[in-house]
Amino acid sequence: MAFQTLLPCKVRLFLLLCLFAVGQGQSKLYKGFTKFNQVQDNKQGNLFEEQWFIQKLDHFNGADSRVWKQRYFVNDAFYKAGGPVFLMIGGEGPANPAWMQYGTWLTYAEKLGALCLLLEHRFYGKSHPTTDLSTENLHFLSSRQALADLAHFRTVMAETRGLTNRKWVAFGGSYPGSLAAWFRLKYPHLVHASVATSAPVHATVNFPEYLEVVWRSLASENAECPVLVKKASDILVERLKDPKTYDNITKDFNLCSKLQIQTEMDSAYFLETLAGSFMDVVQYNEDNRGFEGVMGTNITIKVLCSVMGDASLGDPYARYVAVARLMMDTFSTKCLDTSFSTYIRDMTNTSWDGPAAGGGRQWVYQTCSEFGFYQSTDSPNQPFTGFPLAYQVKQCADFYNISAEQVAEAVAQTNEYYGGYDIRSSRIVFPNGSIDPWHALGITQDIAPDLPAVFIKGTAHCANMYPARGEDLPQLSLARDHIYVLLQQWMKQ
Ligand SMILES: *[C@@H]1O[C@H](CO)[C@@H](O)[C@H](O)[C@H]1NC(C)=O
Ligand SMILES: *[C@@H]1O[C@H](CO)[C@@H](O)[C@H](O)[C@H]1NC(C)=O
Ligand SMILES: *[C@@H]1O[C@H](CO)[C@@H](O)[C@H](O)[C@H]1NC(C)=O
Ligand SMILES: *[C@@H]1O[C@H](CO)[C@@H](O)[C@H](O)[C@H]1NC(C)=O
Ligand SMILES: CC(=O)N[C@H]1CO[C@H](CO)[C@@H](O)[C@@H]1O
Repeated sequence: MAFQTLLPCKVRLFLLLCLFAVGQGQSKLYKGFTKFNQVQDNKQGNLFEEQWFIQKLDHFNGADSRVWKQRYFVNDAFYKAGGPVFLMIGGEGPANPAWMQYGTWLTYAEKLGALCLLLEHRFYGKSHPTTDLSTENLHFLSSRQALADLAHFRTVMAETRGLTNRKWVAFGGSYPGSLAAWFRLKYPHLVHASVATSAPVHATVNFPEYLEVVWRSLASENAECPVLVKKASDILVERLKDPKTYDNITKDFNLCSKLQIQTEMDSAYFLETLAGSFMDVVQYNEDNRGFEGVMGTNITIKVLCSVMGDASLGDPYARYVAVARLMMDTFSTKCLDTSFSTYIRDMTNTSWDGPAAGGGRQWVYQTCSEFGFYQSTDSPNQPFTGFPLAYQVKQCADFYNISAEQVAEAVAQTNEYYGGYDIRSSRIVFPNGSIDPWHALGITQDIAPDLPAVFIKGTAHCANMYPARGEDLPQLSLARDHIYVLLQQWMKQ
């Protein structure tokens, strides 16, 4: 399920994710990372078994007593009596137990003697509150219900494990970063402090700034690079106007079936899928994510820009084709499925075994019913063409019968409920990376001394959460230290 660039259905859907999860066989990929030895020694064999918590289906209706089982993980190897409790918040994908073994939060836990917990988000991974993903059932999927899950989990775990008087700290990156901030905002009596990494706290239907940052991030490697991407994308858009070119395009991009463009949705989906590889690479550029079992971490902005700058490959269109081929080779994609009708079929399958149940159907529902975040081509200052806001919002109607007006209202209500950029709270730190396109919706300046931003020039999405390594930028190491100093101070308050 991780980072399936160029696999339709996943390209858009996982663009926010920091805590990737992978299927079987991931453990051999962990080689090369320093493990926390203490963890291994204390827990031989039974490393971080999944555990289950009885959770309410609907926290906002006392008359509804239905319950379900929510998955969580525990690492108590660092815990010292009286120490704090760290709660890592799961997001829009399966919770990955690799985070119980790797990641900067464990370094903090070791120093502060913290107990570490990871709670999977409702409706993702193995945490299934309902029998399927019908639109009716998805009404129980929201950030508000997820925060209430966290509150109930926090309360019951504190009681059963005698941790009521411990200081609880929430961690999260990306959407869970927002949840970490909002958990502190809405339940200040339950959580003492939060580290809200790369958190898009401001909901917005249209998010054209995302691709503007992609332009700037590519340009920071090489000023010509985004210009070439734009040229290539323009050539492609021009060719799509002439059906006689479709055979060639089908061959060039190794499409699974002959390109068919009947509606604007078809062309938008095709163009968005191709742009998706640039978006993914920029968002996670040089992040130290290998321990999660993610492939393709060596495909960086530098690599894409060197392909785009390679005149020996032909015109910019031919170089764009070469990028798509490189991504397909890297992810062992046999062919590229760019059929919008297949995508609709996958996204409307409501089975837990369905092709989009890994998170795609659920996350797009959350964008339609809470956040928007549509990375449209509506700005002139970005490299791509052809997937406007209307195409993205139309999917809400196609998949869940949610109208454009409803999306706009829902997004406004989300900002009304949480406060958007104007979050009023304390003891929340907001790290953000300059390369990460999501920073445009994040907290970019200190709001108050106890609501600081930590800016990391030159890093991408969630960089500070990943394990430290020798080649990290000095400002990234400094940011990690800075967050630790804040935690240290806050633990004394
Ligand atoms: C398809 O590609 C071939 C080989 O590059 C070229 O000769 C031909 O003109 C192209 N056809 C169209 C319709 O563009
Ligand atoms: C990335 O790593 C894979 C596996 O090690 C290798 O086969 C591939 O050539 C590398 N790609 C680039 C662009 O460095
Ligand atoms: C949904 O996906 C499952 C698993 O791939 C499949 O067996 C089922 O037939 C699909 N349902 C529909 C309605 O397409
Ligand atoms: C879609 O929503 C509208 C109004 O919100 C409702 O009247 C209609 O019955 C719904 N259609 C389906 C297929 O659920
Ligand atoms: C890229 C970005 O928006 N970074 C912001 C992160 O926070 C700092 C404040 O510490 C801002 O100066 C940056 O602009």
